[in-house]
Amino acid sequence: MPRKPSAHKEEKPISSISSIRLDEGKRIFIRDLLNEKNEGKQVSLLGWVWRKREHSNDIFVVVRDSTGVMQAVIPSKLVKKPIYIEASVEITGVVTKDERAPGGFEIRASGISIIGDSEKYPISKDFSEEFLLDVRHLWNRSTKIKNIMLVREKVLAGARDWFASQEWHEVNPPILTGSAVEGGATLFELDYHGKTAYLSQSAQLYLETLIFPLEKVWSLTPSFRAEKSRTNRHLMEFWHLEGEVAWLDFEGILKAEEQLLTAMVHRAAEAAPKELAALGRDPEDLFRIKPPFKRVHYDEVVKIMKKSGIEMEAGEDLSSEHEKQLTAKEKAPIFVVEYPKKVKPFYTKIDQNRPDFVLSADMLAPEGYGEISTGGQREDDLDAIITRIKAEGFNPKAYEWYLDLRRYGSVPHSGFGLGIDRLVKWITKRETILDTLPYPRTLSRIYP
Ligand code: NSS
Repeated sequence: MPRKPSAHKEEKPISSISSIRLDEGKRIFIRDLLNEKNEGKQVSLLGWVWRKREHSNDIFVVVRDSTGVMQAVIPSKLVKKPIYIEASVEITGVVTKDERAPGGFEIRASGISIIGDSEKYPISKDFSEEFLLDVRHLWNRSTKIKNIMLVREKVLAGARDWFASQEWHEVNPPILTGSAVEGGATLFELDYHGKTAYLSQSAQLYLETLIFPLEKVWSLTPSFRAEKSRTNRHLMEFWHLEGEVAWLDFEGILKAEEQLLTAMVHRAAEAAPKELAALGRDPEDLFRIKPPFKRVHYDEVVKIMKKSGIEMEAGEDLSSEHEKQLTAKEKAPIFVVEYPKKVKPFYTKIDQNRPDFVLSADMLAPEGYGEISTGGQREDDLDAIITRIKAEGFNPKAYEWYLDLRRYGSVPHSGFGLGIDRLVKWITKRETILDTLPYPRTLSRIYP
């Protein structure tokens, strides 16, 4: 009996999804095709249709993948059905040098198969900001948001490496909590099997507990704030990079913060220079940032505002307008050091020389961007902290576990919290914080 030819010997048509061998590690990316090395090579490229136009007998399709965009020229006669924007495709053809093509190379295609067809793509040239938020799940494919996500990734990689180089330990504190850190007004409350719980506003209190076993700890977590107003720098859910260190004083934590921040922005400049430039940020601006950062005392801020004719009472907190005024002409972050006790939370340490002030500092981003982090020395005295918990209207009972840290081997310690979204807003020169993460949560928006 004649044997049937075995299935694996058959040439599979490229038009079926099953023909794409994703497991072979042979995937070709656009980034690697835009150079002389591959000129003349026959390739098969996977991606999405980014732009399309027809010209005499050819169709020009610009394809995008996660690494870039590349043009393919396909004879119209090979195209059997309409090609829509954002359809996923496999294009086969020869890599050819052509100065007219974006990136200087194109694929002279001998075939295109549509892997996942697309309906008429809802995002065209004219769109409102609100509409783009409605279709954020699609808008995240845009070059702009993609570039911001890549910069953000590099910034975080820079932080991770810096912490490792300084032997800080990464830990995972809880998000569901039973007590407030940053005041009651912005708590998201939820029912926890009949008890009241909250979404974490900050990991700080838990990080403070972990300095006892590990001394230098950090975490990256979402933090939640039920902010009641709509601004261009507040989110309901933001990403919080926080650290806490035993045996470290106020000056020590400021030094750590400026080194960490420098490492983060330098990493972005090294690893994502093209993305930064496309967003309007010269990577050199970031390379120029180096410690030590300028320090301005709160008293000085009050004087500066008086001189500039901007209203500010001694003792009040800085508004975004004050921060803008302070940083508009700066090229690197600055610290505002020491704040009046009453504008900072119960955990901040009182300055022994000026008991109305606390050892707390905000880092303000330059160019008018304003506050990106808060840090300082923590109150390590049991009685002092109980008095201040009560003064903020909280019940010390809810903080028994936290107070234990001052009962069993309390040590001088310091820490900080840095808002990643705000940092990214500054370095990518965004007007609004909503651009800095894929699904911004705002006062009115939980969809998509
Ligand atoms: O409220 S903070 O000023 N400080 C804390 O939460 C401390 N417990 C942190 C610590 O020392 N471990 O928030 C810290 C930073 C602040 O400077 C902003 O950059 C950011 O967190 N932050 C926000 N970003 C975006 N949206 C909102 N709503 C927001 N709130 C704070």
